[in-house]
Amino acid sequence: MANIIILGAQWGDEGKGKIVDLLTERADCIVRYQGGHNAGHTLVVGGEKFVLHLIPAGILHPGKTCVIGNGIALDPQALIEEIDDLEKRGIPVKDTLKISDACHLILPYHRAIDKESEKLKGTRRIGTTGRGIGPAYVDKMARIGIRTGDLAHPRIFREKLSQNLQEMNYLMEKLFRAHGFDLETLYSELMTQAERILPYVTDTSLYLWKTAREGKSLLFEGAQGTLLDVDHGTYPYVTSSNASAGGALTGSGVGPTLIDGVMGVTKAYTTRVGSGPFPSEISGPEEERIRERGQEYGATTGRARRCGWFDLVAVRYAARVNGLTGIILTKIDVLDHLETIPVCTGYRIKDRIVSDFPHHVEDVEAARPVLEHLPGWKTSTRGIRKLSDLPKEAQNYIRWIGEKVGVPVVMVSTGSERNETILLQ
Ligand code: 2SA
Ligand code: MG
Repeated sequence: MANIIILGAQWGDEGKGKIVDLLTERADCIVRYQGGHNAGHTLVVGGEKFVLHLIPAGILHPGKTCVIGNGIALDPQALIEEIDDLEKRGIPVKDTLKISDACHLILPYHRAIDKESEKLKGTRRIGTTGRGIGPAYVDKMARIGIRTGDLAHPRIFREKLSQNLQEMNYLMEKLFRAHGFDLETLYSELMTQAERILPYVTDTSLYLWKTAREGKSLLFEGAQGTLLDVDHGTYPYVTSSNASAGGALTGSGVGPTLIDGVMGVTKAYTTRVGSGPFPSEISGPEEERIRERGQEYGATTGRARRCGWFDLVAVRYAARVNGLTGIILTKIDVLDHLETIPVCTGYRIKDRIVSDFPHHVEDVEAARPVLEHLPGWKTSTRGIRKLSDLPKEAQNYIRWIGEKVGVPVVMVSTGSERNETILLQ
């Protein structure tokens, strides 16, 4: 297989975990490149459920390498827990995982600042996962971040930590009126964690380059989704990393000429968790029905996800900013009960109708959906594996999405198991 990026074409939770797990069979190395343990990638294999937060969804396949690229914000404690949990369940991690020496660490003060600053924002809060993601990336950009590679140099590590704590504790105590952190306690805790993590740490950009030169294929696993991208999403209601295709390059140290395709995963409807505009959001009891049918609850925080109809404006935008070469459509079976299926084909903003996704959040907030209704199929599509076995209305729905987005639908998922999938190409 070629080198492919798999990413979210909506607001996250499109089902990337299942797709990456499935496509891992055809790849040699699976790479996470942005975000951190805010992500929740759910996989069901042989009836057993796995929720991964930091480790690539390829980990369940023996003989593949999994890489945590430099673009990841890494919480050492969360990583250790995830490794222990997988190994307890018989999944070996030791010889499979590689972690970049340039990942920025999420430290306890980042988590505290994330939570405290959300409280201060009041009604303008972002609805973060509280995992310290934003503050860790702030430090990266402010050039005071501490990286995985620093763990190997205790003296330098301690100096950096000590310097940062002066600032962070000032913030905690003076602005948030909360407790600061003790240098000695934190330092010794992190040095203990370092012993567990350092064996995995290496120059992963170099490793990926060598791997690609050997003719092996790379699969890049995005987290969150395009509309949560810090540059191209509904800013400021976004995460603090580049969830769109560019992030795969900067977050792994691989050049653009190595990439052969970009697949956008999208649900047959839309969900969003956290605050921020959501033009095709459903109001009324149908939202709850979709949530229950799709089990739309945060895989990290357990929060109920907001549900809406398929949003053509948003997915067409994702096709543009990511240069999508294929669409993977998931959870089509969740719509099995509907007589007709509303889809959002445009936004009404004041007296205009727009079909290009607006870049200003105020315009997205003001947008009212223009809905069209496509015929439903009112029969179960769960687990169907052949396009021709789908009711013709479902086939039409898939074709309609491909045509309107202008990108071919290459795969359709009809359930959470690996084999509940239709390949179209
Ligand atoms: P953060 O914590 O700083 O990244 O939050 C900023 C926004 O990004 C959203 N975000 C997510 N949206 C969907 N899924 C995510 N992962 C978990 C899941 C979420 C969960 O798979 O269900 O369990 O709640 C994820 N991670 C971050 C977040 O909601 C904010 O809107
Ligand atoms: Mg998720």
